[in-house]
Amino acid sequence: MSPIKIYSMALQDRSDRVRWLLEELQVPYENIFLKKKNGEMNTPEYRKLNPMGRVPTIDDNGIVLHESAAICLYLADKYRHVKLAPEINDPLRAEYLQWMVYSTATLECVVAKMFYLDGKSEAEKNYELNYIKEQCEIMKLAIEPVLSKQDYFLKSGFSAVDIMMAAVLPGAEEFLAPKGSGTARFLERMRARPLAQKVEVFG
Ligand SMILES: N[C@@H](CCC(=O)N[C@@H](CS)C(=O)NCC(=O)O)C(=O)O
Repeated sequence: MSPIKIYSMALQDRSDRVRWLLEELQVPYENIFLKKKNGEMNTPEYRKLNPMGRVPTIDDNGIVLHESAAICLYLADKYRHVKLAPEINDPLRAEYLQWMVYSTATLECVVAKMFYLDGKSEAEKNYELNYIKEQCEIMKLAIEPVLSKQDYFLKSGFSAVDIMMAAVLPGAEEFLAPKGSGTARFLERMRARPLAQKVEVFG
């Protein structure tokens, strides 16, 4: 068996969460960095692995997968002895799946807009920022009650969901994690994790 290959552009793209999870699972992996400007995400070989030419993609000895949340779900289940995912018959499994999907389908959809403000007119920027702030206020209604009463998204403790959420939340931290909030304390806790630091998830 060869180490899992992770295709990405850099340490700090959406491959960050995959690398962090693999470290927490103590599973060996190999980084393959693609240079977009050299067309390396557009080669026929890479398009066979990811038809959209995006990252991250993993190749686990022939099991090829894209979508960072799906990759993390797959890995946490595959290495379930490490207990970063509730078992299928655990009642917490439902909440776990909810937050895993939420992290990209709901949270990241809004947070990612923060990265596309440059180059917009002031009026467009204000419009976008108002939308982002409004959506963050709504998302806080789901996130903050959980993180103000417990240290992790699941009451059982640290799991793959915390990795997904912690990799996304900082993109709109000013709106989602005000000083003194449970979400701010959660991010502090995640930033202190040695393996997150090792793979530079937080820069
Ligand atoms: N929902 C996907 C998003 C994948 C995605 O858009 N990745 C970005 C990098 S973080 C990408 O490949 N961008 C290159 C491009 O759009 O050309 C995931 O979570 O994996």
